[in-house]
Amino acid sequence: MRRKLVAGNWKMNGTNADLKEIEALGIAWAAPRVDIVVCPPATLVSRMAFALGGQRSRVGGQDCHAEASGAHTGDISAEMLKESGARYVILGHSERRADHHETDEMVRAKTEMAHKTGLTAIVCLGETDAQREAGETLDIVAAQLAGSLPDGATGANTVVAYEPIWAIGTGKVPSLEQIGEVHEALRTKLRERFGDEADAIRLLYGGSVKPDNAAEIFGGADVDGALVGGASLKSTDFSPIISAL
Ligand code: G2H
Repeated sequence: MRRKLVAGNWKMNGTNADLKEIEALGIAWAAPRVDIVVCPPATLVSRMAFALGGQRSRVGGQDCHAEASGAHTGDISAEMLKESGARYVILGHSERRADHHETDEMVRAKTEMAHKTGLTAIVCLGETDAQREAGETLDIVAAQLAGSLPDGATGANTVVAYEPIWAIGTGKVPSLEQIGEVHEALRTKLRERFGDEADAIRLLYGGSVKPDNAAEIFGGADVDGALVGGASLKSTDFSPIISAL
């Protein structure tokens, strides 16, 4: 039985003052049946972990470098995130794939480093509008999955987030059938590669998850939770999403 997971992705938003949004989640953080993770900008990881009073499993980074250390100005290592209190890291988000030209191969190398360091990787994938229109969705996500996950992926060290690019920050959400079709295809591919362990790997949906659509999305087949962007920034939005799971 996979534990449900709601992960908030603050992207490049949030300063010290916004930590109050985490504290305001209050009871929701104590929900025993749901894992909750918030991935703030790297500048806030340490403070957020501290604000949570040691509940460090609930903070994550938004990226890490594939190497352990070195001359990589502006980058952050998996070890640095871990030392700051992170236990998760989002990798291969479409915004990083687009803005920083990250390939599946690069995402795979980063995921390997996250695993080696003891972080759980939330590996993102998803098709563009044009790819969906062309009927290529299942081929695209299967290729991204194969290319982005290293061989050592398990339910403990890996979460997969399906985020159709056309649904990110747009308010457009795929139908339950569309989400279910992709998640089913991803689960099949995971089983082919990882055997029984595949059933322990959580599949999240991401893209314009809001308080008013969360319950419906969570009712979809093989949806283990959500990766939430804009609606994770305010406790008044994030809390009802958590409660809907
Ligand atoms: C997709 C998602 C979070 P939003 O990027 O990863 O963002 O919920 O704002 O569409």
